[in-house]
Amino acid sequence: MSPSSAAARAAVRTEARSPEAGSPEIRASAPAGRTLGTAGRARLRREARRVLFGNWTGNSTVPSLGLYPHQWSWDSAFVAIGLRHLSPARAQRELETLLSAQWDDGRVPHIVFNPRVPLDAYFPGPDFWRTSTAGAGAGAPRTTETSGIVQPPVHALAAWLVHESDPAASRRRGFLARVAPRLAAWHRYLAAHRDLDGGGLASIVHPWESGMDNSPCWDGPLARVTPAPPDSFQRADLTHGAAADRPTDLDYGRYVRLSADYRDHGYRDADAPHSFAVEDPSFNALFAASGYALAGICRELGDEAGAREHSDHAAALTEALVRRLWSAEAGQFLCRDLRAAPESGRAGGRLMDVRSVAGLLPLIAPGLPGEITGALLRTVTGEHFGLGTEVRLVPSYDLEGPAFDPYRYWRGPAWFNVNWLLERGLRSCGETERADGLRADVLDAAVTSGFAEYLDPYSGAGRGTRDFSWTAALALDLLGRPDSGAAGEAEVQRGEFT
Ligand code: 9WN
Repeated sequence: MSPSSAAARAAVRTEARSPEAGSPEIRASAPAGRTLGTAGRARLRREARRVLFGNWTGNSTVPSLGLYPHQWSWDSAFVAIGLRHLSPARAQRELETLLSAQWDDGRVPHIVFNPRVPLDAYFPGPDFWRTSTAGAGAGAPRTTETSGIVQPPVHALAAWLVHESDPAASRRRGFLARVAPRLAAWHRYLAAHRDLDGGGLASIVHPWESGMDNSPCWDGPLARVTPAPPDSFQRADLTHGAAADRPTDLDYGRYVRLSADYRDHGYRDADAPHSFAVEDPSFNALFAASGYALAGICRELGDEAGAREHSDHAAALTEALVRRLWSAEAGQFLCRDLRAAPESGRAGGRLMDVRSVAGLLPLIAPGLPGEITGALLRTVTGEHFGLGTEVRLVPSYDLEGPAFDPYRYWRGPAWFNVNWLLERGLRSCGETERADGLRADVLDAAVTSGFAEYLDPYSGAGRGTRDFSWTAALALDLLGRPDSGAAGEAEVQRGEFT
C-alpha cells in the first residue's frame, strides 16, 4: 500500500471501523465496546504473566525472545512498572540488574548483553560495540558488555512506582537507598555530558537513543550522515521481522556509522563528532518526570538537599522544553536539530517541522503552562493524531504526514509504551474520560493482538513481534491502576511524591 495516497488512507480507515476489530469478550460489554469484563481481565492478567515470566532470564527480562534477546534500558523500566503487580521483588531486580551495568561516568547503556546469547543473534552485538575495551576511558564496565549509547531516562519514575507497589518490602530491602545514587549519577551524566548546546536540555546522539528509531524526525539529520557500506555489516532483525515493518538498510547503514564513530572516539562525549545531535521533546519530558520521581525518592530517604536538586532540575527542564522546543503554530513540541543551520537571529540549530508523537509526550511533564496543555490536547485529538476519531491508539507519527506508513515501526504504527505515557498525561491534565477510554482501548488492543510490539493505528492489527514484554507489562499496569482520581496516583501524576 502506498501510505501517501489518500485512497489508501481511506481504505484503512474503513478497515478500522470494521466490526472485526476488538475481542468479542471486550466488544460485547461497553457502549464503546471496550471495557474488559471480569473474564477478560482475568485472561489478560494470566496472559501477561505468561509473557513476562516467559521472557524473564533470571535477572532481567528480554523485550522479546527472538528479536531482542538481551536487556534493553527503557524496556526494563516499563517492564518493572508492570512486574511490580506480579512480584515487586522481581521488579526491583529488573532495575538493579540494569543499573549494575552503569558506566563510571553515569551513563546507563541502552543494551546490556547476555554473554550466553550467541554473537550473531542480534546486530549490533557486543563484538561491534566492544565497550569493555573501547569504552574503558569513559568508565564502561570491564566484565559486562553493553552498548555505548543510552535510551530515555524512565528509570527513576519506574523505581518510584516499584517502591510504591510495596513500600514496606522496598524499605526492608533498602531498594531505594541502593538505586538512588545510581539514578542521581545517571541524571547528572545527562545534564553534564549531553547538554550539547548549553540550553538546558539533553541531546540524543543516535536515533536509537530516542527509542523511536526510524521516526521521520530523524530523516533530515540522518541525511547528512554517510552510511556504512551495506557489505560491512549483517542485520539480524530481518530473520524475525518483516522487512516492511522494520527500518531500511539505508537507515541501518547510518545507525552503524554513528555508533562506530562514537566507539572510535572512546564513547567520550567531549571528543566524539556527534554528527547527529537532536533535542527530543519525549526524551526530555521523561527526564523531567523522572527528575520529580527522583526528588520523591530522595525525600523518602530523608535527603532534602537531593530532593531540592532534582526537583529544581526537573522544573528547569520543563522551562527549557517550552523555551526551546514548543511550537505554537504546530500546537505541539518539535525536535531541534542542533547540526542544522540556525534559524535567523537564533543560535542552537533549527526546529524541525515534523510531527511525531514525541512532541505530545511532554503532557507527562508536571508544570506545563495551561495554554500549552490545552493546545496539546487539541492536537492529540485533531486530524494529525486522531485520538477518539480516526484511531483508538495514538500513532507514532502524523496521520496526514508525507512519510506516514501504518506498518513501518516508528513511522506511523501505534506503540503501547507511548499510549501508556499519554494515558498518564491525559489523566494528569484532568482528562479523565479520555484517559479512561484510552486505557480501555490499550487493554483491548494488548490482548487482541497477542501483546504485539506495535499496531497498525487504523485497523488495530498487530505488527512486529508478539509476546512483547512492555506491551504485557504496561497492560498489566493499566489493569492494576486504582480507579480514576485515586489520591495516590493523582499525586504521582502531578509530580508530588511524598
Ligand atoms: C534498537 C527493544 C528496542 C526498543 C526500541 C525499539 C527497538 C532496537 C532495534 O527495540 O530498537 O535499540 O533493534 O530495533 O525501537 O524502542 O527499546 O525493544
